[in-house]
Formats: sequence, structure tokens, C-alpha cells
Amino acid sequence: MNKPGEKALATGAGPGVATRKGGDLIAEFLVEEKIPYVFGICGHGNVGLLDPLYRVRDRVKLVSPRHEQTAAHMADGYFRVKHRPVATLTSTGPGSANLIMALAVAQTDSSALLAITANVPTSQFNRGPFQELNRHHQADFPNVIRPVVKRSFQPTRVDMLPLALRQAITTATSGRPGPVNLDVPFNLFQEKAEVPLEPAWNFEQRRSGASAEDVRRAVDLLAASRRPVFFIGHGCTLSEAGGELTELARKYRVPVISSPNGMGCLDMRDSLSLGFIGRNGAYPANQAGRNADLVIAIGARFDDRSSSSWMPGYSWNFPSSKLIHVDVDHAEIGRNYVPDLGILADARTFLRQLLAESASRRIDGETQFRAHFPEWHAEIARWRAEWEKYIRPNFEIHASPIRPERIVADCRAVLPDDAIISLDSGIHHNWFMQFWEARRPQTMLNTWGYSGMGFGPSAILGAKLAAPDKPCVSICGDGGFTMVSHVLCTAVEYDIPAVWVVWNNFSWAAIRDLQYAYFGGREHGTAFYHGPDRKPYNPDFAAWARAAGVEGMTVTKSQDFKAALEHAVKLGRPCLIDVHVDANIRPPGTGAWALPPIPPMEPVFGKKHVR
Ligand SMILES: Cc1ncc(C[n+]2csc(CCOP(=O)(O)OP(=O)(O)O)c2C)c(N)n1
Ligand SMILES: [Mg+2]
Repeated sequence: MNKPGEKALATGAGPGVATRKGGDLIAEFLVEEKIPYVFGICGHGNVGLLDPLYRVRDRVKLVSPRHEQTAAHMADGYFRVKHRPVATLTSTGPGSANLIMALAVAQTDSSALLAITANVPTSQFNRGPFQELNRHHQADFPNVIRPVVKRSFQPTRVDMLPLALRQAITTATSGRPGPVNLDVPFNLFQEKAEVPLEPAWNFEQRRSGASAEDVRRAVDLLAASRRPVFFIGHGCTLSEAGGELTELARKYRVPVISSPNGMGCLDMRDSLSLGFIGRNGAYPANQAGRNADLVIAIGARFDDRSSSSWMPGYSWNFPSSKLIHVDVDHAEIGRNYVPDLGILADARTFLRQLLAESASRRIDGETQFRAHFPEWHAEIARWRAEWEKYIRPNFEIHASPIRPERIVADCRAVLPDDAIISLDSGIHHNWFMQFWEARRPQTMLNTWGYSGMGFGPSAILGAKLAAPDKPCVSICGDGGFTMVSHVLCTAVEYDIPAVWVVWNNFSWAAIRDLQYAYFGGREHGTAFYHGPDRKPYNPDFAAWARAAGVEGMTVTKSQDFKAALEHAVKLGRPCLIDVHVDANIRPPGTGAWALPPIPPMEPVFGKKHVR
């Protein structure tokens, strides 16, 4: 996308604009907006756009995965890594319906993409043609997609396309990013109009800050605090606020708790980084959260997983702790906890304002604002030492099947700081949110809000296209990988050297463990078996990979994993490692999580503490 003033109107606005087919107009818009990829699957409804895309194929590459869900996850992954949107293209009806789950993932994790869907010709609206949904309204796909996008546009004439395209990209990328739908009736690709394209805004351009009064109040609260913490989320990452966060945290020595999508904004090797909070968080983070007297939440939601299901004393202690809640989305401010100070602002702008305000508090040229909190840091160091003593020995154990900690440790040892990992939904993710040490922003891609399986193994393809020079590794469950195993074909077809580490525990282990814990230790429908004696079953994932043309390895001993991963990362071709992980070792809960009315599980390490 272009910065303001960087370019004139696309193809020469004003008199002399060529008469173009709607399909060409869309293709040219993608070129003008520097959208380098369309991830899409064909259908009779969108063939009218494939031909215009052929004409711009040197500037907009069409990648066709084998399932629409994967197309949208790829676009989502691309945006999370590069912060630039790409498009998906799907056909009328079922092809577009296959997008829904992946759009929900993008929506709930604030990831922008343009979902171009095709619909039936306007002249056939309400006649019930092939693949029209019309029970309540003609060509009603926008109503199907509505809850999972920021906005759905359905232009019905070619001359409506320029405005719809501009508004679609602007809406997707500005404010809180998210997916946007452009639903195009079939005839618009073919019909012509003499209309200029309109350039879009981009999300860099909207950086609203806090009022001067609110900035002063925030610094007053920080100055009066003795036990402050930052709680940062995807909003910090999206606003590319890592530099400002790091500067502010280090200058005043404010510790940082992070949600998974905020990880890496502060290098997690920094002693100020406390990791994730909640049931699957780190003990020092839960201790700091529940003992803090001031929480400054920036671009972070207090969802159930990062708040121990809002039960006081497990992760947070509002209202006895004060809360400053900063977000670009007013709907998130005060959703679960009423803040003492709610601020509608961009994360980076707000952090810059805090830096400027705290530096300006001078008397005789000396900064009067020296927030170092030595007692607070002594307490945190003690919690960190207790936690380390409890967990560290398990990182050293070699075994077969492999202890989960070894996978996390060896991934960290092998992968460079800028490598990108994607996680899926499942127990493997819990291990990574508890123990992964992200060192750079945009390097840990999590399906957080919607937790959709299939995201991780698919998004890694988009991530690799966004960052071809960085190793891109999907760590995914055996169940989740099976859901989208066709990603192997796309990697081969388009030469995308992604790596999949299949965390093979022969079960839907995250759910199996809930069943064990809540329902008398029984297992039913949550593990994979074969034969009369119910032996654990899975396909031979490595052979499956090889059948697709991907290098495949099986690792059953922890001693072998590191070398296998090193090989995979260096290979320069797609590669899958099937890793047999011990299904019976669980990440230690340090907060709580509740599924009412079942009573919550108490932490196994640490305990509730209401101030
Ligand atoms: C598409 C989808 N279906 C179902 C679920 C519910 N679910 C969450 S975790 C999980 C099990 C995951 O199994 P696996 O991929 O093997 O990962 P593991 O927990 O074993 O690490 C399931 C079924 C989901 N989140 N997404
Ligand atoms: Mg599994």
C-alpha cells in the first residue's frame, strides 16, 4: 500500500480513463495497492477473475492451496509477519463457505486480509440458481460471512467496484485490523465501466494518541505505584511498538507480562520479561499479576485464558490493583475489568507519549521520574528462582517417547532469533506459551482468540512467503496436522520450504486431558486407535510427507530431534518431522481456567492470592 501522496490515482483518474472489465479493475487494484499474492481456489463463480489475474501474474502471484480454509490462514499468516494485507479468492457458495473458520481466526486475532468471494450473476438473483443462498435475501453470502469479518461489501455494478475496493482495504488495515469481504456477483467480472480506481488508506496512517490529560494521569499512576506491570498483547505487535515498549520498560524497570501474540515485543531473554499469564502461564507472571498494584494493559484483552477465567486472585486482583487499559478498540476497554483509566489510543503512540511525559518531569534539568521499584524486583527474582528450580530439571531429561520440554528447548536452541514459528490449537501450544522464548516481534504466530485447528500448519506457508529468508516452522498437533495435511501439496507445488514438526501424541490430547480431569479419568472420542486391542494409531506422517514430495523424518528419541530440526531448517525444501511425544506429561498449571459449572482446577504450582 502507498503512503499518502506517494502515488497518483491508479490508472489515471479523470477523463480518458479506459473502459475496463470489472475483473481487470480488481486485478489492477491489487497491482496498485502492491498486494503481491492472491491465495485462492477456482470455481465457476470466479473464473472471470482468474483471467485478469493471469494478465498481472508477474506482479500478483496466484497460489492455489487445496482447501479454502488454508487460503485464508495463509493470508492471515502473511499479514501477521509482514503487516501488509494480501487477498484470498474463492468461488460462489461452498468454496467461500469453507473460509468461515479461518476468517474467524483472523477476526479474533486482528489480522487483515481481503476475502474476495464470487456470487451468482445479478440477473439471476432470487431465482435460486446453482449455489445461491436466498432463503432470506438474494445472493446472501454477506450474511453468512458477516460475523467473521469487519465488513462485507457487495457491489452490484462495475462502477461500484472502485469505492468498494478502497473501502475494503482501508477497513481491513486501519484501526484494529481484521478480515474484510468483497462479494462480487459473477457478471461484474465481465461487464465494463469507465471508472478510475481509488487508492486506499493504510493502517500506518492512523496513530491516534491519548489526550495530554490522560498521559499525565497515566504517568502519575506509574509514579505512585510500587508494584507495576505492563500487560501487552497483539495490539503492541500490530502497532510495531516493541522498540518503545522495550525502552520504557528498561528505563523505569517495569516488568512485562505478555499474551502469546504480544510475545517478542520485548526480547524474552530480558530479565523484565515474565512470560504469559493464566493457567498455562509462567509462575512469575501470575505472581506479578496478582500482586501488582498497577497494571498497564496495552493492546491486550483480558480473555479467559489470560485472566484465569476472571476469577480474582489467580492471575489478577482487580479492582484492588489499579488498571490503565489502552486499546485502539473501545469495545475491549472495560469489557471484563473496569479500568481506573481507559485510553483509546494506538499502542506505539501511547508508549511514545509516556516516554515523553516521563522524561519531561524535570526540576533543575534533572528527571524527577525514577521508577526503579527495587523491592518489587527482589520479589519477582524470588518467584523466578522458585519456578526455575521446579521446571528446569525436566528440560534436561532425555526419554522415548520424548518429554515435551525437550522439543521446546531444542527448537529454541536450533532456530535463530528471527525464525518464525506457528502454533496450532492443542496441548503442544500450551507448552509453547508457557516456555517459548520469543526474541523478536512477529515471530510467534498463535491462533489465540478462536483457536482454530489447521491455522498453524497452513499459516506457516503464508509466513514463509512473507519472509522467504527466515526459517519458518509450524509446530502442530497430530490431530491438527491431519485436518490440513494437503498443505504438503501446496508447499511442493509452489516451492515453499516450510518445516512442520508434528507433535505426535496419538490423541486430541488437549481435550483428552480435560476429559480425564473432569469425567472420572475416562477417555472417549479423544484419542486415535486401531484394531480390536485398540493400539494407538496414526498414519506414518513421514511416509505421507514423502508421498507428497516433501522430505519426511520420524523421531522417537529426544537425542535425535535437534539434528533432525537442524537438517530440516537447512534443507531449503519443505520438510516434515514426525516427533513422538509423551502424551502423559502435562504442562504445569500456574493459574486457573474454568468451564462453569464445573469447579476450576487449582494451580499445581503456586496458589490463588486475593489481596
Ligand atoms: C477446527 C477445530 N476443531 C476442534 C477444536 C477443538 N480442539 C481444541 S484442541 C483439540 C485437540 C488438538 O489435538 P492435536 O492437534 O493432536 O493437538 P494436541 O492437543 O494433541 O497437542 C481439539 C479437537 C478446535 N480448536 N478447532
Ligand atoms: Mg495430538
